[in-house]
Amino acid sequence: MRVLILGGDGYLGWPTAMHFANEGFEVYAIDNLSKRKIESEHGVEPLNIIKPFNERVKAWNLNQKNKIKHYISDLLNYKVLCEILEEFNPEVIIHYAEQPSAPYSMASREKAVFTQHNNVIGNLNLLFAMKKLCPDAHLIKLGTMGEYGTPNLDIEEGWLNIEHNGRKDRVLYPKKPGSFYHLSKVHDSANIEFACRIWGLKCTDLNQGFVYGISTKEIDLDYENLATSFHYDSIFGTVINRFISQLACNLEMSVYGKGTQKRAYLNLIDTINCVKISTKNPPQKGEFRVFNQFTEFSSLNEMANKIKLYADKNNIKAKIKHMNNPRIEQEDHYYNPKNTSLISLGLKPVVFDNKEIEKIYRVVKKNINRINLDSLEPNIKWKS
Ligand code: USQ
Repeated sequence: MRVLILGGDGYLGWPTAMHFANEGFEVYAIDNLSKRKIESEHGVEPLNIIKPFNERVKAWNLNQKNKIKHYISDLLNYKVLCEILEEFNPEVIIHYAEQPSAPYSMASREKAVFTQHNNVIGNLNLLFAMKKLCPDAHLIKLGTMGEYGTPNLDIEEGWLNIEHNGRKDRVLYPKKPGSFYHLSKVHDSANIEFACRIWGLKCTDLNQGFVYGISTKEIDLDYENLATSFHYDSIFGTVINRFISQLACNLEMSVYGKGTQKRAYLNLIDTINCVKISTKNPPQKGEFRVFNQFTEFSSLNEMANKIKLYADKNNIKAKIKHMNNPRIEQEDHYYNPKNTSLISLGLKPVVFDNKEIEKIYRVVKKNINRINLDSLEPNIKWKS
């Protein structure tokens, strides 16, 4: 199967590209390298030295039977996007190619505009290009659980059956996201649903929790050359990766606010498995299908305490600090999101346990000299 991976140089896109190649798919990975640019603008770097995109691909292709094809291009360049679709004629398009940081999108007007322009227009270009050149391809789009926010209702998978004044309908689940980044994904979802309904495209929108983890089967083949861009900084680092990095640096784990906020999450390996399951089980033509892509949810305090228990067991000094919350988010709230679709299609979740904490802790410890302590500090505020 021909699989086009958009955002193939990223934290999730790169391990997905390797895994799909390993599984025998024909993989074409595209990236505009914009995350590397934002990293250098902000003086943040991934934990490991990440080789340039072409060198990582070269390192993979040197030793592996199934090669990855790659190209540097931007979804905002509609002409080149059309050329890629025409030449490769993908059966599946996995779309990770978006500015992925909530804090970045809240740093200034320019960054909010960049995020929404890049994400929404890039996605819209993709929809038009698909309509023109590969209307039967299956679009797998990475959305976020953050689209829903924290409503005082059970969170269904994308759709909600409602009854109002005696009439019934099935509507897109009402969204209340918490940043301009999360909002960009809400806009994407609305545009994709429209394209499925009007043009008959087919899409799986994966509303993903935050991802933790540092290794996969393919990364472990040659960590030095094939590592993914694990971030611990306050712009790109997700909370569990940050807490474990802080632990490795003998720093307090930075819980924002009361820590009673609940969030859904999953292991990097499960991101890839969920995308693979979606690939193997496509929706119908014209269907806009939404899966909530997470395996566990808990409060931030519970996450930090789990890491502390691991530390206590291993005689590592661990402390939790509650800091003023730089974000505006509900801290005490109801949270009951559903995630039965991917499980019923066969997902066997990785559990966030001591073994998984240890894997991350060890790699961070090994690279401790590369940690820039300043970049751990959250200095972007939602309301300044
Ligand atoms: N948080 C802390 N301490 C930290 C960092 C974060 O308490 O040091 C808290 C935040 O306030 C938030 C929660 O942890 O309540 C999650 O924050 P995050 O930075 O791990 O995740 P977020 O900004 O929401 O975004 C991340 C990814 C994004 C993905 C999203 C899924 O960057 O690409 O879409 O997770 S979700 O969290 O479901 O929105």
